[in-house]
Amino acid sequence: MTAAPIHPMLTVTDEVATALREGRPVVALESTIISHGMPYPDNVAMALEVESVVRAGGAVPATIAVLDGRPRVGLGEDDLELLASHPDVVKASVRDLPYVAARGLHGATTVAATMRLAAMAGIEVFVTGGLGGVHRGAETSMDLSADLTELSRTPVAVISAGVKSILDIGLTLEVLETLGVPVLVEGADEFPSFYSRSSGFAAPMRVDGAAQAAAVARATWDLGLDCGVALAHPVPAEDEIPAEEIGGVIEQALADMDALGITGKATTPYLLGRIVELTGGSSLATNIALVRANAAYGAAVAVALAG
Ligand code: PSU
Ligand code: MN
Repeated sequence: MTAAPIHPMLTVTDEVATALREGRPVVALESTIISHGMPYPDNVAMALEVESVVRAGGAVPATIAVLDGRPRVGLGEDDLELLASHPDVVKASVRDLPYVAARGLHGATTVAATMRLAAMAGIEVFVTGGLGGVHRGAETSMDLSADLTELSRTPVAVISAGVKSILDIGLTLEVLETLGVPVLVEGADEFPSFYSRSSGFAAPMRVDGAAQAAAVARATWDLGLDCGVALAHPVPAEDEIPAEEIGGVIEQALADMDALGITGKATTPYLLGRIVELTGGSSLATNIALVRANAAYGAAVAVALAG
């Protein structure tokens, strides 16, 4: 007997579908970080490595993207290579999904779109690098990432290294509070700022260990709160770039972006690429290290949630 499809719009690999059916841990992974977050070929190497870290942690990785218009949960090496190198891969947030699907395009899914597709598949845990949030100057540009909207309405635990200071970290935390999203920090009293363990902002809530984090996520959903859980896992101390050191680079990248007149969905990819250039690639090493650490932690959270 063949099992019913998980959702008629999704193509889920047999490995992921079987794990979900048997209640085994699965970790979703996003694809904008591959196509628009890191240069080739480091991006495809990172994508493959993160999958193997999730496996080593006892969970099944499910990288999510839209290929030829078809939302896919679980990708092969060829798919990852395509996302990493194909020039026509669209950055797809939630509102882009219908267009990408109907037009048969390739879409690399943001945190928001990955959360939505993961939830459709029944995946509870998702690992990424950095969340989108409130952009600096949002009080006039109104540029708030749809990642925040999605966290408010989709029940997935999202593991990140916090929020880069290309964004307004304080306002991002305020909006997450307004939207009713639990924001947890693993093992620290300060909210992390991606490259750095510090941000100057206190952790809204602290957990110590994957079991505690999983318990809070489970309680969120048992209480009928249909939102996500933002679970910040600070970059390992040995990999961090001090906030003062990366701060100047970020200011320079923001100034360069303004000079070029870049706005809208192009801002985050531009800034990510510019920071790698301005640091001569050293920020990339930190970025890869923190994603790897997030994957190990996320696998442990998924194992705890499934247990
Ligand atoms: N921040 C990072 N790396 C990333 C992104 C953000 O440090 O790769 C990507 C994620 O896919 C995130 C998206 O969901 O950028 C946010 O884009 P926007 O600000 O346009 O919502
Ligand atoms: Mn935006």
